[in-house]
Amino acid sequence: MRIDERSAGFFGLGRSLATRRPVAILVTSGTAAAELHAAVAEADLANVALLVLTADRPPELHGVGAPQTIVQRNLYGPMVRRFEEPGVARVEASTSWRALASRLWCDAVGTSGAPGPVHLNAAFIEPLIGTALDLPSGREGGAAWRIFAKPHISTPLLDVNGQRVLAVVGRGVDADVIAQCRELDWVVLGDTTAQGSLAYFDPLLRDGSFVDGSKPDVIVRMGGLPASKVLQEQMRLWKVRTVGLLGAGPVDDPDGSISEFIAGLPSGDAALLRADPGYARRWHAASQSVGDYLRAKESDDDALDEPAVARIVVELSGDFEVPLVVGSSMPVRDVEWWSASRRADTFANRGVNGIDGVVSTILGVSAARRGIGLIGDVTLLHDVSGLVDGLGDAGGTCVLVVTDNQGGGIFSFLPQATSLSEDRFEQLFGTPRNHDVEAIARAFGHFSTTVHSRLELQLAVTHGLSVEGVTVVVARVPSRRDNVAIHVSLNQVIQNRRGRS
Ligand SMILES: Cc1ncc(C[n+]2csc(CCOP(=O)(O)OP(=O)(O)O)c2C)c(N)n1
Repeated sequence: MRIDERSAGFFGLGRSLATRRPVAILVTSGTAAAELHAAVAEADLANVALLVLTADRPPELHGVGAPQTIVQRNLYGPMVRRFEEPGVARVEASTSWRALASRLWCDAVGTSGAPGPVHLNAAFIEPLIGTALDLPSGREGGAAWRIFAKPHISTPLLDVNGQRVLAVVGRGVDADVIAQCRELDWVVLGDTTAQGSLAYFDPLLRDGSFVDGSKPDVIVRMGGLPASKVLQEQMRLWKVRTVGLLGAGPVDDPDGSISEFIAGLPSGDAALLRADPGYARRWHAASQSVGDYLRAKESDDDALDEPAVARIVVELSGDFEVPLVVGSSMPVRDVEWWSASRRADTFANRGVNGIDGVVSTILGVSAARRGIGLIGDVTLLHDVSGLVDGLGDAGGTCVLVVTDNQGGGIFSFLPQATSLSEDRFEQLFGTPRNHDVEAIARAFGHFSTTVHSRLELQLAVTHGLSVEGVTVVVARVPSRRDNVAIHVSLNQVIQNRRGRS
């Protein structure tokens, strides 16, 4: 039970991500149904199975001023895989209910397309309480749904034997697919959610001398795209054969650079898919060297900065095998660029990239289990109502790390940070907010603490994971402007070191 339906929508989304099962969200009519729109949009583009069940008034109460009554037919437009409106429930029609539920469930889990949200708009007449009857009987022996395994590529379709293969993957691509690619000596560059992909590719691609010898023969794309603009630009410049593999769901291709689409996923026993191992070694050695350098320079007493927070949170998520949810804005970028390779399930709302509902998504992932979240302070404030119901009836353990740079730090990396006057930039983009995040979390009844050093952050997260309930850890980080300088300097040092080696 959650009071705020917008939060409930994202909480359900988080549950669906974590459990990999469709989650039903049940709301009353009117604006309650409208509040789910943002979560439905995310579930649509991120292919997350949601069963949205909205209550409605009967047809005769529409258009006559009945309370809490709006047009709910096709409320979410083309964002749902299926819309059903069976009318007021009548017991005589009950033989159709199982078929109705099956159609909704099948389209939500994607038996004949990509998974996603479905919408059932169900009208009720008064009295609104009654005695539940037995459900209509099911098929003899139970439902017999059999879902085909995802097809693997038959080799003649993709012959990359001995070639330099770069796989660029994002949202929707599972860890086992990435492991399979690596097995074939494909170099996997992935977004925050791409568990097991090659770490530190963004700083490497900023280094001209590394890029010069790293041109692939073929780029294979799956799922969403990493956030890195440098990677996107480099792919354009390389202009090599680019293949979209559809086995992990739709492939993002905003600039139309994919020349062939192939159904299926790579399969390990296919000799023609084996890539050039020397090329893979080159990337792995370079990535390893960046990781070694970053680890060597870190010490427990260091003051925190945003890349360090991302690194620590990813490390702890892997060590404790606790899923991680990463907020839009700088967290998804710092994890993608500066953290080690993810070793636990890592989620992010990369369908629409909203900062809305992220707190609730994290709570949904953590409910009845454990979870860690990493978000900015504006993202926390945007979905602060998620804290009202916390983990809800299911309980669980959630550690929410908030990098508090007092505003939207990402905008300081954009040209408007220097082309506008400081006041105007701050008003329109930086949106400084100096709310006391720790006090806010406590006001909602959660544990909260503020940390300044690497060690304090490690201890706070570790402790939070050992107790029931929500712990909000506020990470004090340098100003948004200093954060830009920190990123520039990290990139510079890495290029200089590579230049010397
Ligand atoms: C719902 C929604 N509104 C606005 C935006 C635009 N937006 C992207 S990042 C951002 C600022 C986020 O600030 P914060 O959460 O503090 O993270 P930081 O940028 O500091 O890493 C905003 C407003 C968005 N992505 N989603």
